[in-house]
Amino acid sequence: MAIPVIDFSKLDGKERAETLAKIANGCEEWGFFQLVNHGIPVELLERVKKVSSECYKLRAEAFRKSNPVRLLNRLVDQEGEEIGNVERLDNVDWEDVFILQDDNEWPSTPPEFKETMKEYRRELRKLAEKLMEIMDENLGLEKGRIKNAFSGNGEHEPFFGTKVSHYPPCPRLDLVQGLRAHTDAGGVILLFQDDKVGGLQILKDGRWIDVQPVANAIVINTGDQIEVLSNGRYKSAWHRVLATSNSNRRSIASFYNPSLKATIAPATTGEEAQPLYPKFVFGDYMDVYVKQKFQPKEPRFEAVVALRRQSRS
Ligand SMILES: O=C(O)CCC(=O)C(=O)O
Ligand SMILES: [Fe+2]
Repeated sequence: MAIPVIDFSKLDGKERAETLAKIANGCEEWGFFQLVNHGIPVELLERVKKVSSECYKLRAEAFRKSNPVRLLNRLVDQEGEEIGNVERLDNVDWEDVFILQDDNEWPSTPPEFKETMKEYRRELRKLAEKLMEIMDENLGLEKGRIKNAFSGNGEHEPFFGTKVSHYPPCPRLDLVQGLRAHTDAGGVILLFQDDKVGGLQILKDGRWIDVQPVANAIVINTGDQIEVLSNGRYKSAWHRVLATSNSNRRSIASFYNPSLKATIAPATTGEEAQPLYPKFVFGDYMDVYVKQKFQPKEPRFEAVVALRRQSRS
């Protein structure tokens, strides 16, 4: 079993209906799919790979002094001193990460990093918006419905962030994972993962399945807010990353999320459709999510409603 790989260029030709159906199936059955021929120039992707690898080489020294490494070293020392097994490191992820947003500081080395990533983010933002319109169409919603929800009907700017991650080789895979299992909080996530080094897995029907590396593909997944807007038709899927003992894995995940001020609720189409999720402000959801990211999502929906009630009383 493998994640669906969809040729996005077919959307513009006579296979449009079939392609829409494949995307609908990816959203409904998997919560994950991969796009090839997505229109982002391969030449740009090559530059993105190059600048992000260079950037990480410059950060390698700092990673050696980072929290996960210090904690793992401490554990290994304890293991040497004590008789019996030590606990696993269940509260950290074996990754080196930074986030690019429109309004934060970006690495200034290598010199091409900023310009390349700016260009990349521009392309990915367009791709995310195109995908949202496809989801509108597949869900029978009016065009622009999801984007409108994310922007509070144009009053706010949706959030668009890019998480540049690197999973260095891990000496003790028995003691630490890569990235712990979670569902994503936001809307549409577009991931440019390593061509060669795998590690990303999704949970499907109770089994962990590899998201197979496909050169220059963009992996798409839907977050909790798309689950809410679709009233549960598109589920946000659990996923995790397993570190490896001998390879460096690059992954660049871009998140197209609602504005923190946007109100999210099921965009039910018929009057008879029962909303299965509450209505809430996305910023409140994020307050809950930061504390409960690695736990099941259902209690998050309950907690966000309780949070509003509390703040009113
Ligand atoms: O690195 C990856 O492949 C996935 C990252 C991820 O799931 C996340 O940042 O939420
Ligand atoms: Fe994720």
